[in-house]
Amino acid sequence: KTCILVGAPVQSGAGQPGCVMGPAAYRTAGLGGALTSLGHRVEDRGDVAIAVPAPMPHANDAVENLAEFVSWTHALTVAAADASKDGLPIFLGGDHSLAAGTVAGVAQHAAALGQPQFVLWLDAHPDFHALDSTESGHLHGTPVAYFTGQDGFAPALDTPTAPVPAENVCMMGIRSVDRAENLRLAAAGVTVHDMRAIDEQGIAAPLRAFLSHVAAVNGRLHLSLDVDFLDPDIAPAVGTTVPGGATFREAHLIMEMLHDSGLVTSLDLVELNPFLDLRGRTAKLMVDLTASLMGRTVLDRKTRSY
Ligand code: DIR
Ligand code: MN
Ligand code: MN
Ligand code: MN
Repeated sequence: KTCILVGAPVQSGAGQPGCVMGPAAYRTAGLGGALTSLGHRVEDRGDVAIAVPAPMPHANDAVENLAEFVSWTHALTVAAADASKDGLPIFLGGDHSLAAGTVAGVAQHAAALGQPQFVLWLDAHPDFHALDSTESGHLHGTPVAYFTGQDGFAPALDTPTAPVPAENVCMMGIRSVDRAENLRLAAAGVTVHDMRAIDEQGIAAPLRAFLSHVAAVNGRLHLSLDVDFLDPDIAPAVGTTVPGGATFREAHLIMEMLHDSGLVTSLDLVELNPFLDLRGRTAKLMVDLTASLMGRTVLDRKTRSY
């Protein structure tokens, strides 16, 4: 495969600074080399940038950095649609607000190909707020609502040209949901496997069911991996840790099954805050998970102590 690395140093959507350092941390932790050693071509397009925009007020006073969110969404939609034409884009975040643009962009490409777009959302949070429902005002809590075309973003942002149907979104690892999100998720018809469900069924059965559906309709699959999907014991470098996350092996198993499926066409690595990390361990774990996604198996894994 040709992997297109696209840095997205977005931190305007998070509650504390640090995600701006994410793209550099992934490069430092050896993402490019891990992919080439698996036989992939790697093209690093550097980091996307935005001009500092004029502030944009909102009726919901809590909303922070709306103008930045709008600029990043526009810039990343274009970058993602573009990179999708040339290979498998890997977006190096950056906080999760970047997925408003990356998913909107890859979905444009899927629409041009006449294929349905699916999203696997691995996160402690469903990120399903609209601008009027967010209480924290941190817009990393909104991207899924945006790219599925929910109301509540106008006039700041138009509905994406190729919204992903809410039924095409599968969430796993969820364990922190605001009340407004809960109601909105049920109304929209998003599939949510919360940690309770994973405790009971494991990760493999629900993932297998989702992947066989994506394959049956010749879909394209975007994977959005939030660091806080993982348990904070193994992945502490994120501003919004929630106890009770996925284990090391659950996370690798997902990546290995995704690799075997051959379905993944784009990837977000988001919410890494290297400023909170211990000797880069979270960045390295995210690189190792990406390597599993791209074909590394247990047999060619060298021991790495975190
Ligand atoms: C919370 C936490 N639902 C919020 N969100 C996220 O701020 O809206 N944390 N995405 O990572
Ligand atoms: Mn998230
Ligand atoms: Mn999260
Ligand atoms: Mn937040």
